[in-house]
Amino acid sequence: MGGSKSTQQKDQIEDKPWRNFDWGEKEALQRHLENFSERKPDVNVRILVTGQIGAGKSSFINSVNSAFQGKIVCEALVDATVGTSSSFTQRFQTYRICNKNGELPFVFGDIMGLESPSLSGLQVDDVISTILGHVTENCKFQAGKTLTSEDDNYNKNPTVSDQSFCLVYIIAADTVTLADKVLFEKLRLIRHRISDQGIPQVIVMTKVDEACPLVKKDLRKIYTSTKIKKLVDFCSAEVGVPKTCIFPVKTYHDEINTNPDVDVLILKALDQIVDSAARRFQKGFYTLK
Ligand SMILES: Nc1nc2c(ncn2[C@@H]2O[C@H](COP(=O)(O)OP(=O)(O)OP(=O)(O)O)[C@@H](O)[C@H]2O)c(=O)[nH]1
Ligand SMILES: [Mg+2]
Repeated sequence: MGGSKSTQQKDQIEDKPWRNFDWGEKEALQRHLENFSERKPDVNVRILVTGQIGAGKSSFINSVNSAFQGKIVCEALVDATVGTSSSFTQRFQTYRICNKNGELPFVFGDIMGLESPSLSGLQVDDVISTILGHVTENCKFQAGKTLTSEDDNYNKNPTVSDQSFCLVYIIAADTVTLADKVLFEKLRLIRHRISDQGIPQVIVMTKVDEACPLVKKDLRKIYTSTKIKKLVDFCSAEVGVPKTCIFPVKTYHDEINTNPDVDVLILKALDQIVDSAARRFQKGFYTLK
């Protein structure tokens, strides 16, 4: 019995980490991000999150704020209902990231999940309109109806600060291999539409604790877990985002205190997102065909 258990565990753990990661980097990452305005004074980075329903989009945004503030923040509403098939976040809302001293120049846009059946949930065109800055805050998306320039919530003349400069796909590690192919099709379509404009895309893979029992016990096993490695490979192949732009994380979902290991994974993902968004921002306003 003991032998088979240890063989099983060995199967799930790589001899060497499949990605080098500095678990002690939290303070440095936090300082680097907090000093962003000093390096790039006029840049306000807007980032859009999209992905599966219930994948943890709102939880990720809350976790970024929690990591900076050293306490659990629940600004973006999270749905705790299990197995829901429609998105809890129904409106387009933006959330400013703040540390203990005030606002940071990072704004997340949180939109409804991309439902699998092609005629419901947020559509590819709605995501594109949101990226381009045409969707006003609080806009309520309607299932099966794409927003057009005739709608009240459509901003016909977006400014550069209304546009998003990085698109983050939130994908849940525990269900990604079961996800409907339509979801990947939508993500690939979005990717195809925005890639010409050099808009960076990053995948944040949430719920690593639910996907791998070893990681649930010890988050530091994340980069030696064979299961997580395979899931990263799978996402990269399905969506087309390079593995180096995929960040497995656990978000705060039932904790009452923050934890440095959760924080450092979240901040590392944010650092990459902000860095690529800032580079795209420097090129200025864009339009898509
Ligand atoms: N175990 C675990 N649960 C998580 C994690 N991230 C989110 N959750 C849970 O997943 C559920 C959905 O999270 P949300 O943040 O509401 O997901 P969402 O993508 O914003 O959902 P919609 O707005 O409905 O599309 C909640 O019950 C969260 O507590 C994680 O990393 N691990
Ligand atoms: Mg949500």
